Parts: sequence; structure tokens; C-alpha cells
Amino acid sequence: MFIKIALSVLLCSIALAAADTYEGYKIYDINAKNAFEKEVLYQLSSNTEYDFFALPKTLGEAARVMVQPEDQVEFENTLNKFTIDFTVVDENVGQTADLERAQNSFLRTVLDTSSRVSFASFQRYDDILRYLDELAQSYPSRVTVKTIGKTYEQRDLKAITISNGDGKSNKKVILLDAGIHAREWIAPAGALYVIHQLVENFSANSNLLKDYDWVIVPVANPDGYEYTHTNSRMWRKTRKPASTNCYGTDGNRNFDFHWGEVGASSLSCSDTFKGPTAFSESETKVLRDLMRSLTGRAKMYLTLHSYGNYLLYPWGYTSALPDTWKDIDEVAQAGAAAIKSATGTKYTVGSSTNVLYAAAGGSDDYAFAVAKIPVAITMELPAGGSGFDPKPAQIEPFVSETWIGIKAMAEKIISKY
Ligand code: 0X9
Ligand code: ZN
Repeated sequence: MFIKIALSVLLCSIALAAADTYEGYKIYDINAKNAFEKEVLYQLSSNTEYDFFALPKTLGEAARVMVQPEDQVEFENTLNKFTIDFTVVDENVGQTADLERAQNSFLRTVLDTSSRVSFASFQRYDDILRYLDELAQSYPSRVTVKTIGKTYEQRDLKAITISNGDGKSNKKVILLDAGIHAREWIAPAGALYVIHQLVENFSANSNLLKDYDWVIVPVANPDGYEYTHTNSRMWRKTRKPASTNCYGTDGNRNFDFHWGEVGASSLSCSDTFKGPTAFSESETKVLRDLMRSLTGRAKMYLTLHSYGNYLLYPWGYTSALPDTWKDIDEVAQAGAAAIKSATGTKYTVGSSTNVLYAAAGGSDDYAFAVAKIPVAITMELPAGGSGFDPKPAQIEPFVSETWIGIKAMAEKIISKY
């Protein structure tokens, strides 16, 4: 009896350790050839053990899913049974994550320390806060950094406000955040690049700051972000315990607008757990309060995620469109067109439900419907590596391309509002 319990405790802790390290996890690309095969994938995606990174609606675009070792045989058998084609794009996610972690920390220590921020490696949360504080010190007339709240693990959540220093208050605002989802590392890097451009390349971008201030939260889920650096590369949620066995809530299912109605899980272990109540997480409460404090002034809310090259707008909870969808679409189309003509990269533009999937409780729907910000857009940056892990050398090209799109959207906003 004792041996049996000890053995099951041991197996359970091995499984938990593997979950953290992703030892033996595989990532599959699956090409559904027809509607039936797509339907099989939709059915599989309701199994919370399968982590679907991408499940595009369009036929011809591959789905991508991460599967733990103990489920791989059954998973492959199911695909084989229906003759659905798949390829393994990562044979061992744990090994890849270890290698990439070592490469990234090596690059962080050896690369150019002459400039204030580097886009040659992914930054830790401390580095990011240090950069914000340095900017506030060096450009006191144009930059203020405020602690807007605390995370569950008591980290400071910070927002940087960037102005042109003309001393005028209560200007219109562009509100931007990134990193609601911990593993989407390119998103905070993109927000840092926006900050870098607006502050350190002010003269080239002063048109974006004439009648508008920018308020930016570059890492909206710092506990999760740090956890992906130290423990578990593919972590998505916050870090507050959600039940005896499971941690974290999906911040982008936790906002109180049609909360939990669709595309969100009630299971605390799921990656899309909606939380025990709406705004159960201090991180989402802080974003809520920031949005609401800017009602009337904020004309655009832009939230950076990855991946898939999408510019998404409300609604995420229904396939219906808001009355003013054409105004939002015009802004998003301007971003997509600017990127297309600069680099050739294609972004898909549309409502979340119609081009991606229905998921209620997102920050974009809340910003639009409750905080009354007339343009709310989720920008899904490009995939790198197996999706969430661009190579360090890809950061600069990705974030400078993203900036081209953001700048074009901001210019459109400035001309319209
Ligand atoms: O599912 C999400 O939260 C977003 N995609 S991600 O791959 N970054 O997780 C899309 C959110 C779109 N907005 C809403 N559904 N409200
Ligand atoms: Zn995301």
C-alpha cells in the first residue's frame, strides 16, 4: 500500500516536473485538408490536455498543438485513424527551451550594453523596469513612470506615460499594453520598441505626440512573464493559485464583459481558465482601473499578443459586429497596409470571433464596451521558432515591423479623432 502511494506520488511529481520543463513534449503541425478534418481538430481542441497554439479557421493554414508525452500515442492514433496529415515541428520542447534559455542569457550578458535597451535578446522584468526608470530620469519633461498596482506575487505593475513635454494636460491618449499572456515574449519586446521610438527617437515621431499622450504597460502579467523565464517557458496565465493543484487564470478571459460566456474554461487547470469570478486577478483589475481612468481621453486601446499576424477587434464574444466596426476596421486596415508595403508581411484584419475564434472576457471587448475607448485592437505579432519563441535575431526585425503598423494606426487615429 505504502509503496503504491509512494509510487503514485513519485509519478505525479515526475509528471508535474515534466509539465514545468516540457521534457518530451512535442509540437505538431496539422494540415486539415477539408471541413471534416477541421472538425476533428476542433473536437480535439476541447481536450484541455492538448495545448493548441494555433487553430486557424482557413483551410490550408496549419494548426499547431503541443502534446505531453503520455498523450502522444493516442493523439497520433486519432490523427492516423482519420488519415489527417501531421508533422512534428519540435521533438522535445524541453530541450529546445533549455537551449534557447541558455542562448538568451548568454546574449543578455555579452551584447552591447552601450544603449539603454537591447532588442538583441529578450529582457527580464527587472531590466524592463530599469529601462523605464532610466527614461524617466533622463527625460523628466516627457516621461513619467507610475506604479499602478501590484501583482499577486507583489511585483510592481508599471505604466509609462510619454508626452511631448509641452505641459498641456488632459490630452487625448493612446493606451497600449503587452504581455497579458506570459509566453508571448515578442509582445513586451514590441511595447519596449514603441517606448524606445517615442522617447529616444522623439524628433522623428513628434507628430504622434502633438495632441496625444501615450500610456504604455509593457508587461501586464509580470509574474507569468518571469515564470516563463525561470521555470516554465510555455506558461500563459497569471500565477495566483486557482485550486489545490493548479495555478493561474487567463487574463484575457477574466474581464467582466460577457464573462465566461464562450471560449473560456471553468476548469482551473485549463490554459483558458476564466477565473473564479470576473476580475479575480489583481493584474486585470489594475488594467481595468487604468482603462476606466482614461475613459473619454483614450481613443485607441491596443493590446499586443502573439502569434499569427492578426489585427482583431470586437467582438470576441459574438460573431455580431459593433455598430462602429467600420471605424475600427479602417484603423486596423491602415496598420496592415503599412506593414504589407514595408516588409511584405501579411496581417489578417477582422473581428476576433469572425477571423480567429469566439472567446469572451477579453481586454479588447472590455476596453471598447465598458471603458468606451472607440478603437480597441488586439495585435497578434508574428510567430518565431515553434510559435512563441522567435530567435533573438528575429526580435529586431519583428518589433521594427510591428512599429510600422502601430505608427500607421496611430496616425489614422490622430487624423480621425
Ligand atoms: O485567445 C486570446 O486571448 C487571443 N489570442 S492568443 O493566441 N494571444 O491567446 C485573442 C484574443 C482576441 N480577443 C478576444 N477574444 N476578445
Ligand atoms: Zn495572447
